[in-house]
This record gives sequence, structure tokens and C-alpha cells, in this order.
Amino acid sequence: MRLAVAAATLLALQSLPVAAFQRADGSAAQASASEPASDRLIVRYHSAAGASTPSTAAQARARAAVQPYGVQVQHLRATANGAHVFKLDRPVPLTTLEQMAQTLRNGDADVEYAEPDLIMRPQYTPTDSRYAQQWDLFETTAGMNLPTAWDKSTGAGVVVAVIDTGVRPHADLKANLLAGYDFVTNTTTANDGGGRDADPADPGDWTTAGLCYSGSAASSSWHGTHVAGTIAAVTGNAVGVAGVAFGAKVLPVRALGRCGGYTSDIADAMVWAAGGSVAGVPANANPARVLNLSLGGSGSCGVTYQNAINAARARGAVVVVAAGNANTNATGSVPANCTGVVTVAAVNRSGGKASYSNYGAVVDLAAPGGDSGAGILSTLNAGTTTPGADSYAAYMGTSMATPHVAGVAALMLSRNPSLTPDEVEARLKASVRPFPAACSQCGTGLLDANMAVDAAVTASATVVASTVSTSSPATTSTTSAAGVNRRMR
Ligand SMILES: [Ca+2]
Ligand SMILES: [Ca+2]
Repeated sequence: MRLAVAAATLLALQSLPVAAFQRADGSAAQASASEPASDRLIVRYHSAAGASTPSTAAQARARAAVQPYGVQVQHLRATANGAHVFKLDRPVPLTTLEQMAQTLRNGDADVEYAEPDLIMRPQYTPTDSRYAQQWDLFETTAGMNLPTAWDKSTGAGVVVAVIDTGVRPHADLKANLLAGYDFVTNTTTANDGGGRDADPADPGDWTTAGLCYSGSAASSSWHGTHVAGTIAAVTGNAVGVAGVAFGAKVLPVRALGRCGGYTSDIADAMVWAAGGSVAGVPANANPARVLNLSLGGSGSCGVTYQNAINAARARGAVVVVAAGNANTNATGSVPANCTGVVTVAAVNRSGGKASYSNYGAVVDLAAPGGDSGAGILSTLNAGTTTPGADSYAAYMGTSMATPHVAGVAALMLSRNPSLTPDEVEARLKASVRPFPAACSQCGTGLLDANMAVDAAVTASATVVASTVSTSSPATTSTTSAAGVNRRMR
């Protein structure tokens, strides 16, 4: 019965010409507004856990299982989790992929689980103009109260992994970057001439029309460089911008590229970033205590994601993720809907919900993500395709809100390294001010860095939601931050 329904659904979808399917899938920036697609499945076998390939018989059963859907599959690689990635000969909609996964499970008792390998995308939207002030760090209304927090912690000794598009060696960031790694397996996505390698430099993720199955042409985003700058731009150097945790180090872990990135690569990147081992990749000499995932896609939280999150948490890492930019309930946004993550919504400069921000019960708290007319200023690159000169630009998105929280988690762990991921999350959620403007279902409140740094050394988390910080920006630290901002165009 289930198979009959699946086949009928499939026929309806397959009857669309490829060009029509591509148009119907929506642009890259609005993938969540229409049905996502992928050309990968992740399958874990009881008998092949840890093996480099499943048995010939298992591969034959997989080919047979997807045949009714009119596609062909081939084994691609093993994952850090002991599962296997299969490549389809073309992308298919998520609902069809889920049906295929179920058919695979039903037809092979050796299958522990099978699920779509969802494609994640950076959760940002570029703003049109540049802004010279980092209101997000110090402004009384919706700023993070960082100048006061910096008197107590700057994040020294803590490593924050930025699982993203890689980084540029920006002069205002480079001194705070560790070696990192490139986990992108697909050469088109990677755009650096190969697959996985030890170089997490961002070669650019520009696209041409149709490259991403559906999207229009887009300039390189340098998304990872922007996110990393928010966390740990070099601060106090009289140049450019300040970072939230400028005493911390950023571990750049590349898992996104052209058209986004596969969950299977992101999951391996998470395992490695936290200090776990991944076959074929040298050990991580600088395990991260905080993982920043300013990315997401539509779908449920699969075993692949949840296992990677669990593995990172078991090694003591706090996993901070974007709620998503579709102005919808984040329950349908992954990894925002996974268990054990700190899910972050975005507020605008007035402290109200940013127009694009997702919301809902899975959101833990909010931080500045900016909105039209008042974005988040950070390090960037001027190249429209390949890398150009260092630059600065304002972006907006839950991608921008997330590194504010990751940075504050680093400030907390620097002050008290013995905090567990659950303790960090509970104290983050308790270290908030009430929203100064409407932000419904945005979690416990607006994160206050000073309260969080204090909470890092208290005996237990206490909700102090009624305490509104009114710290004047007239401290030495604030003046310094404002001073470097004024040098911005
Ligand atoms: Ca590469
Ligand atoms: Ca700087």
C-alpha cells in the first residue's frame, strides 16, 4: 500500500520536465519557501558499520530499491559515523527522497537507518548598504552589553569552530585563525579543484544561473569570513571591527561551498571539530568547545545530524545553530530542530524580531542579526567571484545572530572551562533581557553578554529576565570599539 502511494506520488513529480522542476524549486536564497531537493542518501548497515563500503549484495539491494523511482544510485563514501553516502544520478524532491529511504529500509533488514542527505545553506541575506557602527555589540536597546563583559572575559583559551564556507586570511581576522580543514567532498561544491584537504580557505561560492539545480547567478558570499569576524575579529588594533570573543581562536572548518553543503559533510566536520576522528583526516590538534553552525535547510533532524551533535556534546562542545530565515516556525528547519543544540533567533536594531527570523518552541534565545537598514558589520572579501581585497560589509540573518551566541559561549567557557554543554545552554538562556520590542516565540529573551559571563561562575543558572542593562557606552572598551568603527566607511 505504502509503495503504491509512493509510486503514484513519484509519477506526478517525474512527469514534470526537468526545467519545470528546477523553476519550481525556488532560488537558493529562498529554498525553504519551496520543496528542497538533494541527490544523496545516507544509509547505515548493521553489517557494514565502519567498513569502507557496504557489501556487493547490499549495494545491489539499494539499486533495486530506488529503481521504481526512476533513478540510479552508486556508493560514494563512508561517513565518520560508520554510515554510507549513496549518490543519485539526479536530484529529487525531499518527499521522494524520504519515500526512497523508507523503501530501502523496508526492503533490507540489514539497514539500520536510511535518510535523505539534506543540503544546508548559509542563513544570511546581504544588506544593501554598509554601516559603520557595531550597534549589535554595545547599543543599549538591542546590543549585547559586551564592553562590560570584556572586562571579565575575552574568550582566551577557547576554540570556536566555524563550520561554514571556509575563511579568507583577512588582515583583521588572520591572527585569530587556527589551521582548520576542508570537509567538502563534492568537487563542484568545493570549487577548489578537489575534495577534502587541509586547506579551509574559501575560494568563493559564486554561482551561475542553474548551477544549484534551481538558483539564479549569485556573487561569492564569503559567509564564513563574516561569521568568523563576528566571533573573533582582531580587536584593539585600531583597524576595522571588533569581535564578540576576540581572545578566542576560530577553527575554520569548511563544509559549505557553491550551492550550500551536504549534511553528510557537515556531520563529519562536526565530529572532527569537537576532537573526534574521521577516516582519512588527520587528528584535530585544537578541539573546539563551541561549534557555530550558521546554516540550515528544510526538513526533520535525521540520525546523521543528531549523532554528530551527540558526538560533539559528548566531547564537551556546545553546538549553536541558526533558527533559519524563512519567517516561519523553526520546527521545520534543520539543524535548528535537533536535540541538544542552542537555537538562535535574530532581532533587529530595535530589539524586535527581525523580519526574516524563524521562531517557535525550538528557539532557545535571540541575539542581534540585523535587518534592512541596520545589518551586522563584519569582515568580508571584495571579490565577486574569486578572492579580492579584504573588505567589511553588513549582512543580516540568523547566520549573524548565531555567532554572537557562540562568541558569548566562548566568553563563558574561558571564565569557567568546567561548564558542560547543558550548563552553558541553561546559563545562556537565563542571561537575557526582556525583548524591547515584539519578538514572539523567540526563546527566553535577548542575550546579554555581561549577564552570561557572570552566570558562568555562579553555582547554578538563575533566570534574571527582569534585569535590563542600562550600561553606558562611555567605558574605555566601548570607546575603543566605537573608535575602530568610526574608521569604517
Ligand atoms: Ca577542497
Ligand atoms: Ca579590528
